[in-house]
Amino acid sequence: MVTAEHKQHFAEQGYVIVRGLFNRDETDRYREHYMRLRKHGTYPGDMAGVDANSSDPLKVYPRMIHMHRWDQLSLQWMTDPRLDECMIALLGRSPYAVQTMLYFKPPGARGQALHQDNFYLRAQPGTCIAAWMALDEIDEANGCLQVVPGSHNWPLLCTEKADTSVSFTDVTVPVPPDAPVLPIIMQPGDVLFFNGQIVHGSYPNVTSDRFRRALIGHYIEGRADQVATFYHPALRMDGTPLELDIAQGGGACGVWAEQDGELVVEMVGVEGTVRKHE
Ligand SMILES: O=C(O)CCC(=O)C(=O)O
Repeated sequence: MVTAEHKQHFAEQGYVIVRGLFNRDETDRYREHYMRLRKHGTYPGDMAGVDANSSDPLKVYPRMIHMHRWDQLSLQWMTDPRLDECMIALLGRSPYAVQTMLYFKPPGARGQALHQDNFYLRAQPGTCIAAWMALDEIDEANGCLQVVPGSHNWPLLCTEKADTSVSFTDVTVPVPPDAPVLPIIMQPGDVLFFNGQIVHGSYPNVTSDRFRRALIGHYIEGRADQVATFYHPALRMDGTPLELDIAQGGGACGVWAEQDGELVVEMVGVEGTVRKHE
């Protein structure tokens, strides 16, 4: 499943796509399952209730969060041995599972401004890792994920206000003008693994008829001993819970500064202590 090339790409770029890790029967089943659940109302973990009459597509199809706490299929997916094996290969040991999410991203929906996941999760020592599985054909038009290759080597950056006409979240991180932001084109069943420091996000779905559904697991490296309170309880990949400390926010964050004609990150900022969870 994970080759030497995958491992090298993950180590150097901070992300890697494992193509066809899940098959089409499985992704059809997940898609139907979550569409059915969403149609039937709201659930623990939903940040926004469903408003079927809203002009905002994200209010008609808000994302689901922490479904594994009440939905067996989500728990099974999150702890699937294929995901575990991939992360063992990439990280050197089994991770702890802390979050599931389902993004529906219907036609016309806004994206999510560029950010770093460990800003929210606070996994320490080490960082978090995401397994982001495509449930649809995903390209730039329906708002694929975008990553800044190599940015996993950056520290956590201080956040700025995001443009909420294109992002449903209101904070972002600044990226140097010459840093590439790369679209990740995926087929159903492909899984993108990415490091918790990597800068990533997505732009709006500008199609009129194509959803961009993704099933997402967030994990923390198995050497971490703390994570932000929203992500407790952490689970081992056999589904059993474990006790970790609660990580606090409000530490130092980096800002870009020019040094000898180059942009470098200086740790001069202090994060706001109020951080909405992702
Ligand atoms: O799917 C998206 O548009 C953003 C998802 C994301 O940022 C994440 O899973 O960390």
